[in-house]
Amino acid sequence: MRNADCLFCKIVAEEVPAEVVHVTERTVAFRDINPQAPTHVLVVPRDHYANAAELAAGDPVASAELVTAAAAIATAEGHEDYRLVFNTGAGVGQTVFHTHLHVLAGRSMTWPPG
Ligand code: D5M
Repeated sequence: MRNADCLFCKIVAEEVPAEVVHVTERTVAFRDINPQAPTHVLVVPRDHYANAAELAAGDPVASAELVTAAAAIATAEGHEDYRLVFNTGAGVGQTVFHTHLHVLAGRSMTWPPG
């Protein structure tokens, strides 16, 4: 399932370049173009779902694979501690409407987020 206008569908299809760091059967992970931490990777499902809840309802296996991929990436980059974020909706900062799990690590972080 692909959306013709979706940037992350184009990255998955290798039509738009990205620094891919990890791939699984159902996911692709690449470095964020505007990193907010020393490690800032986005893990996306290969299929197009607008947000995390739609992915979980439509493909729970891929949904779980996002999280296990994120953990593998953090470990591979030497981080025991890391933050995972799904922005859902423009009001909280979602700008790309293809589910993506932010993996952030490598610096101290505050809570609550801004
Ligand atoms: O996160 C969307 C994220 O996507 C944001 O952190 C920038 C990143 N981004 C945008 N375009 C690209 C490309 N071409 N490569 C890599 N990363 C990209 P959101 O949660 O929707 O605000």
